This record gives sequence, structure tokens and C-alpha cells, in this order.
Amino acid sequence: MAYDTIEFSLRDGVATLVLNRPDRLNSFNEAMHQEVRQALTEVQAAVEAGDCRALLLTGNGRGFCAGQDLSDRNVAPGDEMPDLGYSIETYYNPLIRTLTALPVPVVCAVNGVAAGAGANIALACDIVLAARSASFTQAFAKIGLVPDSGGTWQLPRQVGLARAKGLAMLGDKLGAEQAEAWGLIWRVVDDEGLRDEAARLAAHLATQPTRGLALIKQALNESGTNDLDTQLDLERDLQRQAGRTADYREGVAAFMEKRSPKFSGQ
Ligand code: T3D
Repeated sequence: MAYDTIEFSLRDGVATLVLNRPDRLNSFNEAMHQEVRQALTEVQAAVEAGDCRALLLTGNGRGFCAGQDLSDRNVAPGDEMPDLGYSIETYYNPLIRTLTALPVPVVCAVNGVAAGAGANIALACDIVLAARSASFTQAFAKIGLVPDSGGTWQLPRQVGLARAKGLAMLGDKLGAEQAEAWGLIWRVVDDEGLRDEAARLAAHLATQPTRGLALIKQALNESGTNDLDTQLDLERDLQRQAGRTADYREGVAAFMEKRSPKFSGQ
């Protein structure tokens, strides 16, 4: 399918989705929401078919994503205000749920500023690399809104309540190196090497035990709300599933035979 507001490709087990409205810092308008949704539907089908084993998300231009396109929200005095709850329910929440539930690793390469929902979409990905010049801003407070797209859930868990409140209430830009130091992202990469490094990482993940990685993702995601007993039970159940995969058999055989494993993703 041809896209206008994104670029999408699927090659060698890696789906790559590039936000492509650089003159608006890749902020979301309705068309981009629809196209991202369509591309992720393609990803889900490819994952089910065994053709996609990792997803890479990034942006074109000097920004990763500036959240909602505010030119679609500029209401003249007296005109009806848009229902933002509808927008969240229709677009942002399903996007976060899809990324979180996708049973393959999602790598995010934050190539520039990530603002508002754009920041929290990045944080919903599994492994986040950021260009050294990139930054994250919970810009919502500056326009009278509340962090959405999972921000109020992710931030206190990732950086603690004190920093979460500072980020959310001040909306200041947090530089990539500080974000790494605070444990908000996996790693900072020099700007010029970001796309290649992220592609290498996604390609590597696409050769790994895909079922096992999906179960790891599930366990870590559910740990956010489970108590220890529940989590121990979950680990038992997921390990049982992992222990029945062809990739586990291959991993053990390769170890015993002192050779590199060749994982099929099954
Ligand atoms: O509404 C709903 O559906 C509810 C859901 C909401 C989710 C949200 O994401 S709400 C939060 C929306 N986003 C923001 O509030 C961020 C707004 N942007 C900024 O604060 C700044 O642009 C940045 C901090 C991201 C970057 O600053 P800077 O100085 O590097 O760039 P700039 O000059 O401000 O922006 C460059 C251009 O992009 C500029 O256009 P121009 O002047 O060159 O024609 C700017 O207007 C445009 N731009 C940036 N962000 C947005 C945008 N245009 C529309 N919407 C944007 N969000």
C-alpha cells in the first residue's frame, strides 16, 4: 500500500515505520493516524505469518514526533471545542495498546524532539535509542492538557514520582543524555549513526527467539501491575510456553554443540 504521511517497508523480518511530516515535526493529523494504524495492521498480519520479527519506529527530519498537530485544534472563540477524549479513545490509546501488545520487539529511534504524545509513543516502545541531540518534552502542561498515551503510567515507573511530576508539570525539554541517565531510554547514539544503529539492532532482534522475546515483553509489561506472587505464577506459565518452542530446543542444542544458534522464531 502507498502512504503519504509515513514510509513503511518490510524487509528481512524487520518492519520499518517512519513518520514523515517533517515540516510539522511529524505531528499527528488524522491522515497520519489512519496510515500508522494501517501499517501496524500490516505488521500484525506479517507477525502472524512469521514474516515480521521486529518493528523499527523513527521519524524523518529534525523531529521524531511533536504529538497532536495543533493546527487541527485551533478553535475560534465561540466555536465548539473538539472532544479530545474521542481522539484519545479512537487513535492514541489503540496505538499505545498495539505497540505494547505486539508480540515482537519494537525499537524506537528518536531522531529529534519528541513532544507530547510523541514522547509517550516513543516511551511505549521496547528499546528506545535516541540521537544525542534529541529531547523529550511532556509539552501537554504548556497548553493546559494532561500527559496522555500512557505518559502518566510510564513516567512514575521509569523515573520515579518526583521526576515524573517535574517533567509533567513543567514540560521542560529533557535532553537525550539526561533521559538515558534517568533510565527513561536504553541508549544515546551519535546523531549521524542513529538510523544505522537502530536498523542493526532491529535486524539482530529479528534473528533472535521471537516467541521467547514476546514472552519476556509480556512478563515485563505485566510486572507493572502484578504483585510478586502473581508475577511468579506468570513466569512459571510463560516459561512453560517458552520451553515448548523450537527456538528453545535449538538454543540448548547449539550451546551443547558449541555452535551459533539458528533461531526460526518459532
Ligand atoms: O488533541 C488531541 O487529539 C488530544 C491528544 C493530544 C496529544 C498531544 O500530543 S497534545 C501536545 C501537542 N504537542 C505540543 O504541544 C508540542 C508543540 N510543539 C512544541 O512545543 C515545539 O514545536 C517543540 C518543543 C516540539 C519543538 O520546538 P522547536 O523550537 O524545535 O520547533 P518549532 O519552531 O516550535 O516547530 C517547528 C515547526 O513545527 C513550526 O512550524 P513553522 O513555524 O516552521 O511553520 C511549528 O509550528 C511546527 N510544529 C511543532 N509542533 C507542532 C507543530 N505544528 C503543529 N502541531 C504541533 N504539535
